[in-house]
Amino acid sequence: MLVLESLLADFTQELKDIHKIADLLNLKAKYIGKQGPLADVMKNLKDATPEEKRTIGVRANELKQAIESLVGHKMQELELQEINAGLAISKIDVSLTDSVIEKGLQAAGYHPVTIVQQEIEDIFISMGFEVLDGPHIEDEYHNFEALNIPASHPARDMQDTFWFADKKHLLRTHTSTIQIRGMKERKPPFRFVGPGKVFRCERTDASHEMVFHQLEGMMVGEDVSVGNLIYFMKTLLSEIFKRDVEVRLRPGFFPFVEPGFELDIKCLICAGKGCSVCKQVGWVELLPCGLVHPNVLKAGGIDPEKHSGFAFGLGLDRLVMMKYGIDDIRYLHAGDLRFNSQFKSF
Ligand code: FA5
Repeated sequence: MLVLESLLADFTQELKDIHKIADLLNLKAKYIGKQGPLADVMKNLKDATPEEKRTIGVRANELKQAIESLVGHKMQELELQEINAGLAISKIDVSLTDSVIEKGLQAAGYHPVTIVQQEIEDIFISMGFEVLDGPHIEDEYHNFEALNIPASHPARDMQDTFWFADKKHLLRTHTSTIQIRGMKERKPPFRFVGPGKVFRCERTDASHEMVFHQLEGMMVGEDVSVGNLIYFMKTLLSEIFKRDVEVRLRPGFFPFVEPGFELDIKCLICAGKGCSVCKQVGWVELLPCGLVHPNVLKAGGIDPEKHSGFAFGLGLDRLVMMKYGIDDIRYLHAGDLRFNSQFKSF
C-alpha cells in the first residue's frame, strides 16, 4: 500500500517538469505502463489474501485513473502550446505572389479550358441556368439507351467507346448523360448546363483528342422552341468572343434530338481559308444542338405532350482553340508549363 500511496505524489512531482508530448508519453509508460510499478503491484496480488486483493485492487485502479486523467489534461495543454508555437512561426505572407514573381518563380494559374468553362458557367448562371455534374464512368443506359440509341442502333458507332471488361460500363462518350440525370431530378420548367471530361477511342489530330471537354446544356418547359435555342447560342458566342463571329446552322443527325443541327464557327485560325484545324473546309464543328426527342423526354420522366426542350453539346476544347487562336488541340493536354503559363494566373 505504501508504494501505491507515494506513486501519485511522485508522478505529480515529475509531471511538473514535462514540457514535451514525447516526454509525457514516456512518463505515463513509466508509471502505468506494462513494466511500471502499478503493473507490478497487480502481478503480486496473486499471493495476497482475498481482502487485500479487494482493497489493493480498487486503490490501484483509482490511482491508474487519476494518473490517466492528469496525463489527459497535460496532453491538451501541450498540444495547444504546440499549435500556438506553430502559428507564431508560420504567419501568412499576403505579399507572397509578388515576391514569388520577383524571384522569377512560376506563379500558379488556371488551365485555359478551366478559364473558358468558368466564363461559360457564369454566362449561363446569369441567364438562370443551374450547373450540374455527372459521373465519368457511366452505364449503357445513360450514355446510349435513354438517349434514344438502342443496342442495335448504328449511331452507337458514331462515338468510339472505351468499354469496361464487363461490357456494361463505359467512360462516357459525351456529356449528354447529364441530360437524363438532370431531367429525372427536376420538374419543368428548368434549365441547366453540365460541363466535364468525355472519352473517345479516337485517333488524335489537330482538332481531335481522346480525352476532351464538352459542356451540355438543356432547357425544358412549355413551348420551348428552336427560337429559344438560337437566342441562347447567340448570346453565348457573343459573350465569349466579345466580337462578331460568323456561324452557320445546318441540319445534323443525333438520335436524341429532332430536329437536330450542327452549329459551326468560321475557323478563326485561318479566317476561313482552310487549315489543319478545320480540315481545310474553313468551318469548325462546335455546337451540335436541337430540340429534345420525345423518347428522351420520356426517359427523363417528362411528358412530351406537355413540355418541349432544347439541348446542346458544346465542344469546349475547340471553343478554347478559337478564342485564343490555338492551332492544335494537343497543346491543351500536353501539360507543358511554357504553354499553360500564358494564361491567367491567380
Ligand atoms: C455529341 O457528343 C452530342 N452529345 C452533342 C449534342 C448534345 C447534340 C445535345 C445535340 C444535343 P459530337 O460527337 O458531335 O456530339 O460532339 C460534340 C462536340 O464535341 C463537337 O462539335 C466537337 O466540337 C467536340 N468534339 C467531338 N469529338 C471531339 C474530339 N475527339 N476532340 C475534341 N473535340 C471533339
